[in-house]
Amino acid sequence: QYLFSFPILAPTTVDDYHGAQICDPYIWLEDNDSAETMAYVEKQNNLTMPYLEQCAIRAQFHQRLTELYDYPKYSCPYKRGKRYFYFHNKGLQNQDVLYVQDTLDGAATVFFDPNKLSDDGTVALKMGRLSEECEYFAYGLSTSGSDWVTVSFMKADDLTQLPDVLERVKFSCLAWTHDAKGIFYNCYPRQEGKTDGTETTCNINQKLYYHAIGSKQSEDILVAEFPEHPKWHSSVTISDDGRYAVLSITEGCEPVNQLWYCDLQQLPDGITGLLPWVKLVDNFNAQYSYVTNEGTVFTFHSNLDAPRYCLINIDIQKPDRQYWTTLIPQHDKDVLGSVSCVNQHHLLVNYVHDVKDILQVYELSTGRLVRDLPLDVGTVAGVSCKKKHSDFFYKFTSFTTPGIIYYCDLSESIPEPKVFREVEVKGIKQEDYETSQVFYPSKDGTKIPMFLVHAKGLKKDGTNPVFLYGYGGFEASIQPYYNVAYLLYVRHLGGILAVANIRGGGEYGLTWHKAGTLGNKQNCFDDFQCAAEFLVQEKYTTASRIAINGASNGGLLVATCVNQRPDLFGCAVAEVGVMDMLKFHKFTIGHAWTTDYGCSDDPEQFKWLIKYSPLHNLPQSPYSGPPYPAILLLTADHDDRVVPLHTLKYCAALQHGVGSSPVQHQPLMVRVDTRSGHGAGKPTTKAILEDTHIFSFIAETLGVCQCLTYVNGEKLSHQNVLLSIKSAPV
Ligand SMILES: *[C@@H]1O[C@H](CO)[C@@H](O)[C@H](O)[C@H]1NC(C)=O
Ligand SMILES: CC(=O)N[C@H]1CO[C@H](CO)[C@@H](O)[C@@H]1O
Repeated sequence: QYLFSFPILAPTTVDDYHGAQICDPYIWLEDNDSAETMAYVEKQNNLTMPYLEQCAIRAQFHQRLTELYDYPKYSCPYKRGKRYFYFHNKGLQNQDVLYVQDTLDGAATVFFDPNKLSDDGTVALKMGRLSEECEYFAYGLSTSGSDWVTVSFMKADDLTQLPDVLERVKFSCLAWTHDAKGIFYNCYPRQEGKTDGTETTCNINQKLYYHAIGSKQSEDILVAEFPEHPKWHSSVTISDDGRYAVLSITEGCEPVNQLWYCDLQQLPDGITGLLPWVKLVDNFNAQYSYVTNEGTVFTFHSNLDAPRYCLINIDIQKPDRQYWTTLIPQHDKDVLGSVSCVNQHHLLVNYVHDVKDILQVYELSTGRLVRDLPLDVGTVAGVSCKKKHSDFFYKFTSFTTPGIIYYCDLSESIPEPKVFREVEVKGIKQEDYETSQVFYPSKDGTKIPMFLVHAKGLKKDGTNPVFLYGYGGFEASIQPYYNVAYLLYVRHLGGILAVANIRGGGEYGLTWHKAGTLGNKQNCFDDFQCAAEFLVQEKYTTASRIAINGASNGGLLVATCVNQRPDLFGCAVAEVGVMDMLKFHKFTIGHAWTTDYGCSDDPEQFKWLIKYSPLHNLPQSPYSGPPYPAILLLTADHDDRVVPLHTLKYCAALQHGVGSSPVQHQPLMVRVDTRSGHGAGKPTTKAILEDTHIFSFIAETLGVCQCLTYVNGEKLSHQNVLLSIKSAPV
């Protein structure tokens, strides 16, 4: 009833990949503007939206999620000049508001409110930078979730708007010179056709400019370009002392970069053209991220011969590799995460130990440990500090803690972190939940960590519905984070949240990452499938009660696992996924991902990709194999990171192939949102509705609504579950 297939409109396109003939029957869906594509999307939404709206728990889930989401959210304050700035959301505001205050206990006033910029909250503040002494605020806005940004400026004291506007900005740095006369930023050349986030044009030839305040963008000074290397990206950091522009150049998503710098004091006429860059590192062998410098001695966070990262010092007066020294060596187990300089001569150092954060203070001159900062089991979600200030803030979060912000002043004789702000969420009691970490074996025996969150005293009777989440790519670590929708699933639907820290991520550094990329990508899929098998073996659940979820690279993960083991899951929700592994590099910024995936232009790499590409491993019609789990795909019209055509083509092939099976009873659907993108900057209203639809679909298709479930250790009937959503304590 929920399946249908589309006629193939275009004459079937066949591409030759190194002698292999590969059909691309749904290539017509690559054209966003065609009448056929528009009709296809409308028809799919016409099918999906009524289904989602009629799900049994939909109304209650939406209401309860809205209530529970309505708690105040704060970022760490950060100090500029003498004032403190922080983001705050009262609860349900679509976008966070930037506030300013003169003292930490003084009155705060609104500094910048993106909610005023659109009625539906679809204009988001993507980036904001105050100049060093707080003269100006440069802010980049994006519309409808697109990666494109327009940068504007205002004076920070009286909030008057400047006429300066920077356009065609994407994947950009925003770095003020300390004299506040101007700013470095990146933009792309003008391109044919639209640039509103609905186009699929390749993003190449990014350039670095300097914009002098008070001038037109057309007068901006080109300070670096790489015409021989169209895929290079660059990013400037101004050194803490304001003297150097430090340029990092990357060519994809691999954690390696070239490192150039320019001594701004050696420019007698100021910035007037391409800068005389000095190439400190001119290869892509390792990563070097600027931490601070003392005169000519620069400290970098690096993975040079250190897959778990270390700190190195380079004196730019003696740049030869033989003179480089190690400030903090690589740890034997933990990964050296973020590092920032504070109080002139201290470093705030974050280590990741089995996916949980550690925070410590070190001495900059010697690399010696000064002290530990006590931290519960969870994640440092933010640190705010500056070299010239003695005080700093850090924000802690976990699966059950929305956020505790600590304040510490190192100029005090015995500096002790104090709780600066702690948020409580009405109706969610931390003691109702239990978080644990297990280590399960993958196919090749590697131990994979996984977090489990469930109700206290949960019975392992093999019936609990599971929400299994994974990502597995781009060296991103999935550390504990707070999500009200997950807690609702756990508390009111008797669910288990499982977050598997599969390979490809950065949980154990570069080696862990590389074990899940290129020719090793199958390890990610094995790790994720073994997570599900472990949960079944350990009697937490059974295959038909497992919902899997992932977004972007995680959408690829979900779709691939479903193709490889349709019998292992009851439901799969793939958001904004990369589905066409043979063509992803041709659209927008896709070429940057070849460092994780490889590229079908290469005969060897084509062989890796064709083995798992979700679009190319779906069954053909007529299909009579094992039924697929219920599948919900999500994409959005302004997703210019992973363009919607991935999901649209995959959906068409899925419905055509799997949908032809007489025993496929679970729905195979796609939800295409409008005025929405890859995820960043999504307004609260849309985020709540999307989570409602996802969890309603999961509950409906896993049959959670018809079965018994636990609340507070009691078994309740379907009827009571719904009531308990309404009547839970607030
Ligand atoms: C979608 O539904 C609307 C409202 O029922 C209808 O007017 C429209 O024709 C449908 N579109 C397609 C392509 O079926
Ligand atoms: C299906 C889809 O993504 N349609 C988009 C195509 O591009 C226009 C803008 O040119 C959008 O408005 C549509 O939503």
